[in-house]
Amino acid sequence: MKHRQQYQGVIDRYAAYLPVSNKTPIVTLQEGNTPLLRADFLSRLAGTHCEVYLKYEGLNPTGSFKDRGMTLAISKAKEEGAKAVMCASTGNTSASAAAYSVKAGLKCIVLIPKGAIALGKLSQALIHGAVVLAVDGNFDDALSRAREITDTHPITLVNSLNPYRIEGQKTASFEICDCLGDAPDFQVMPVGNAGNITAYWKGYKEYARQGKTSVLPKMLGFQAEGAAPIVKGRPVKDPQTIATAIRIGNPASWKQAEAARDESGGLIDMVSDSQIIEAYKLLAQKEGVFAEPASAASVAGLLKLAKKGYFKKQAKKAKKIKIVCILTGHGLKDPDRAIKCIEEPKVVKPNSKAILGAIGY
Ligand code: AN7
Repeated sequence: MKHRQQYQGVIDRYAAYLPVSNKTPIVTLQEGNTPLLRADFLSRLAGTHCEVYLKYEGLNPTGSFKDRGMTLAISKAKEEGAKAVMCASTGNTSASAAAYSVKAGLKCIVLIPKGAIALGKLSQALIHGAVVLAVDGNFDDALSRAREITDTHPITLVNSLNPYRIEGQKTASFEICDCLGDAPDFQVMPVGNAGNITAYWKGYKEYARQGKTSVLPKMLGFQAEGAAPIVKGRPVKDPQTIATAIRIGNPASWKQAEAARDESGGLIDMVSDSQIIEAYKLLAQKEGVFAEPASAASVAGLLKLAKKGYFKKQAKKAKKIKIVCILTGHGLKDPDRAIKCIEEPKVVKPNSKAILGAIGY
C-alpha cells in the first residue's frame, strides 16, 4: 500500500497564510479538516433555490473551533518562551487552552464564570490539569481580569484578543473554499465574543486577494436574544441565554464584527432561546448532527431569515445559492441540555415482552 503522509493540522496545511517560520515549534492535536456536510433537510426548508452546508467544527480534537486558533496561539507562545498562558472562557476556549498547553508543556490558568459553563467543557479543563478558577461574576468580568493580569505579568493571554487566535481560526474559511471550489454566497454563524466572525471574514478576504476565490460571502451573525449587545448597539450588563457559550455582554471584537457585517453586506441579528432549542433538536433529529446550543444559533438564524424570504430575494437566476452554517461546538459538550429538552427513557422490566410492548410490536 502506498504510504500517504498523515494530516498534520492547520498550521502545517496553511503555513503559507500564517505567521510561522521554520523556527516555530508546531503544537498540534491535528485540528481542522472538519466535515462540510450537505444538509438535505435544511436545504429543503430554506427553499428550492438554496443549498445548505454544515461546517461541523464540533469534530475538532477538543470538540470546538477554538482548536484552530489555539494551535497557533500556543505554538507562538512556546516560540516566544512563555511559561504560562491564561484565558477567560465560557468553556470551549478553556478546554482547548488546557489541552494544547499539555501538549506544549505550558502552565494553563483559566477563569470561568461561576456556575455558568457546560459540564463537558469544565470536565475537559479539569482533566487536562489546568488551574481552573470560577470567578464570581460573568464572562465579561473574567475577561477584564484576564486582560489586567496578563498585561502586568509574564503570562500570555490566549483569548481571541491574541491575534494568533484569529490567524489560526481563519483556516476554517480556507477549508470551506477549498471544499466548495469557491467561497459560499452566505455564511451563517453564532456570535459571542466576536473573534470567530472576525477570523472567517479575514480568511475569506485573504483567499480572494490570492485569487483562490472569485466571490466573498455575506456574513450573517446571530447572537442570543438575552445576550445581543451588537444587535442592540450597547453592552448588556447581565447577559442571559441557555446557549452559555455565547452568554457574552460586551464582545472584545465588537468593531471587527461590525466591519465584517458591513463590508460583506451581511447582518447581525438575534434568535430567542426557544428558536435555538428548536434548531438544536432539528439538527439532531433531521440531519443526524449533534451540535451544542450556541452552534444551533446559526441554524436558528438561517431559518429565521428563510421564513422572512431573505434568501429568495437574494437568489440568483440559474444557480442555487450556497449557504454554510458554522456548527462551532459538539453537542456532547452540554449533555444536560439535551436531556432537559427531550423525554427521559421509559423504564421497562428486563424481559422481551415488556420491551416489545413498549416499542409497539
Ligand atoms: C460553541 O469559549 O467565548 O464569537 O470563551 O464556544 O468567536 O466568541 C466561546 C465562544 C460560538 C462564539 N460557539 O464565538 C469561550 C467563548 C461556541 C463557542 C462561540 C463560542 P466568538
